[in-house]
Amino acid sequence: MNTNGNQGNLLNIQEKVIVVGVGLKSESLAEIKENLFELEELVFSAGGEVVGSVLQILAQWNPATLIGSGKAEEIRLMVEELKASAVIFDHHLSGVQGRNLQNLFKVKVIDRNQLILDIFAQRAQTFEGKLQVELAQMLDQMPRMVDAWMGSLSRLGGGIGTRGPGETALEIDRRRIRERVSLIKKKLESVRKNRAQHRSSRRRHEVPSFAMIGYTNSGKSSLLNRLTGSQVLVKNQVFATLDPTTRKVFLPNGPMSVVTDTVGFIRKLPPQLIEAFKATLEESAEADILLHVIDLSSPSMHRQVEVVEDLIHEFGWDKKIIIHVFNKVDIATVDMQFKVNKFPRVFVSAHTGQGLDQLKTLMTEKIGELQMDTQLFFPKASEYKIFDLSREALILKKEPNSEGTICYAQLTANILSRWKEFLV
Ligand SMILES: Nc1nc2c(ncn2[C@@H]2O[C@H](COP(=O)(O)OP(=O)(O)OP(=O)(O)O)[C@@H](O)[C@H]2O)c(=O)[nH]1
Ligand SMILES: [Mg+2]
Repeated sequence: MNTNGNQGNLLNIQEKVIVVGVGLKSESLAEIKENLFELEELVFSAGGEVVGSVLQILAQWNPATLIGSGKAEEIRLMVEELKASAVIFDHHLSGVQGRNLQNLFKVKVIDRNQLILDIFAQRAQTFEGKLQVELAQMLDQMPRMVDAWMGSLSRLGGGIGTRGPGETALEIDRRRIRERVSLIKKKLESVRKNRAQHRSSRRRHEVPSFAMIGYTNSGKSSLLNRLTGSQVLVKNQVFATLDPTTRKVFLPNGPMSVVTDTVGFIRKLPPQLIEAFKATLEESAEADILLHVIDLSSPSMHRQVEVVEDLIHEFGWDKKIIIHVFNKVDIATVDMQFKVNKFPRVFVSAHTGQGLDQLKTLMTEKIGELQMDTQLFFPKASEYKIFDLSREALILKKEPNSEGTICYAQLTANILSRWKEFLV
């Protein structure tokens, strides 16, 4: 079995999957349906084929099987009839629920988290990406291992959801897994330090940085390619990008800047993934300006924006400058443009190049609003000007010496241009 799920994995065989959407009566039905539809896309992206789709709305969860016993029996018959090889739930399954359902259906039973982790396992290319996915899978598996249900899963053979360390996880004892987890964390920590150094050298040279964030498949990589003339992988599938890429961008009338493309977001992003992808996400966290790329042509646009905004909030990025980039105008209906009220914003098409000039202008404009930490030196004869500076910018610290005064201040690019002569 292929541990990292790269080429040659079992998904070359089109695995037949039944997807199950579940929700409580108190939840929005439209949202449960949308989530189920997205789960189908995820299955497709993982290389599977959806042969059946089931929806159940419950008054309360069943601790033994999540869904009701009647529904479970209905699915069992479907599995037989459609010769399905896996059942995937759009909801977290406890170890016990997973095992019970699997004993009933006699095929693999996977939940949304495991499926997403599986897609990541397939896509991970770099050393870092692979480590991150392995860590996420281990963190996801540890609580399930307590129920020891992964053992029966591994006997059912490979395919979606079974790649990665799962097969051998049970044979290895839990102590060894914990050791592995801490080893991976250590390795990732050093990757992180490395990145931080790169970033701080950029900071020293005052290169403004942008990070593309947004829902998966919104066109972040396509836009990066357009903006920077790169050839980053673009694919019509969720989670095409895993590893961050940083490229230079030349803005008309603006300073040389960098743009980072990174992993996309999705509803119910597994928390273990957020934990594992910290290093990648830090790249966005450190960016001066975020480009929130939104698929204007998607019928679920509003929900997708909401999901990304919730994550922005969760990561504490609310204070950052955010440019809303509505992409795919070339295939969106015109009325969609009137349905958005996010600012600052720009409508673009990474395919046709439409709106790219406006985007670049907006990027330059926003660089002008950035606060930069700067050091200025005022010789004795000019020290009286410090008072003027204090009216324009925040002075963090003043260090007088025999020849004059060093001021540590936060300046925007515009203000900085007026005080250039004192810049250290
Ligand atoms: N029509 C149209 N399609 C676009 C546009 N931009 C991107 N696409 C398509 O949308 C799909 C996703 O594009 P990507 O650039 O891979 O999207 P992404 O946001 O990087 O996706 P992930 O890396 O999976 O999160 C591809 O099929 C692109 O060809 C656009 O402006 N117009
Ligand atoms: Mg991408």
